[in-house]
Amino acid sequence: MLGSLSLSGKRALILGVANERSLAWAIAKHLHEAGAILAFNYLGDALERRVRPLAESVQAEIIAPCNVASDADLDALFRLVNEKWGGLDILIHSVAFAQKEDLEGRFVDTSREGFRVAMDISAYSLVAAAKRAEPLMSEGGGSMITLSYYGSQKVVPNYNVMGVAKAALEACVRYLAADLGSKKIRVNSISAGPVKTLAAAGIRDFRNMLAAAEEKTPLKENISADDVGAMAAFLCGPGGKHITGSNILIDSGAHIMGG
Ligand code: IMJ
Repeated sequence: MLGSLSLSGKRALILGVANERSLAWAIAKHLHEAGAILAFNYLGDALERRVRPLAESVQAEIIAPCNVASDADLDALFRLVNEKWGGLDILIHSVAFAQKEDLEGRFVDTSREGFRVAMDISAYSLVAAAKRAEPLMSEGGGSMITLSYYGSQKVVPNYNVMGVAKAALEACVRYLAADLGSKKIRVNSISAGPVKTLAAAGIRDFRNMLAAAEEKTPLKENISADDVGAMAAFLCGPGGKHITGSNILIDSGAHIMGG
């Protein structure tokens, strides 16, 4: 299936690989298989030890530290990409964070700082990355993809401030798509059903939640990280040419079901 999709020579910067289960990693593998050349960021020494071997296994040309909450870090990363490649074709943004205490209990108890952190890292960081990617995509256009979740649209227990941040992220996608469209830069989000990644680790009863989710979907199966990778590669290829500002649901149809 991937055989027919070529992203040969396309330069892709992938933000947000944490380990081999990351959705960003599944996307990286699909882009690599389609012929793209890759760059990765990592956050801190602990994650560098995870990310570096993965990145090297797909012959990554850039592996660099970057905390997306830092303008200076983002400036340095995009400067490095520009020095090495002289441009960029694909930006993958697969980054989210909320304080642990804001992912339990009642949303109404969210602190000002907890709200700020979730919004900054999970939504604004896309804007900050897009601003820096835009000039590197000036020649042939480009494709920017971020990851969302259904908790942006409907109340999901404990998702709380992350749901609000993902709603903001999806709105950012629309405004960015409008701004960057004239440069043939497309901006989309993929709203993935639940997958057991590091971002889902520590969620109480996630296993039971996955089982219940599977039952609820029309297709009677949960999605895999690979499904997200395949869609991301599609969006970056010819099939995505006129898709921008969209939120593409990969959820086995879960979103159409009532209670
Ligand atoms: C996260 C929290 C509550 C319910 C959840 C999730 N469900 C799913 C997730 C049902 C699927 C995972 N998800 C879609 C996320 O976006 C997770 C983001 C996240 C996770 C953590 C865990 C550790 C931490 N901060 C986090 N910030 C964001 O300290």
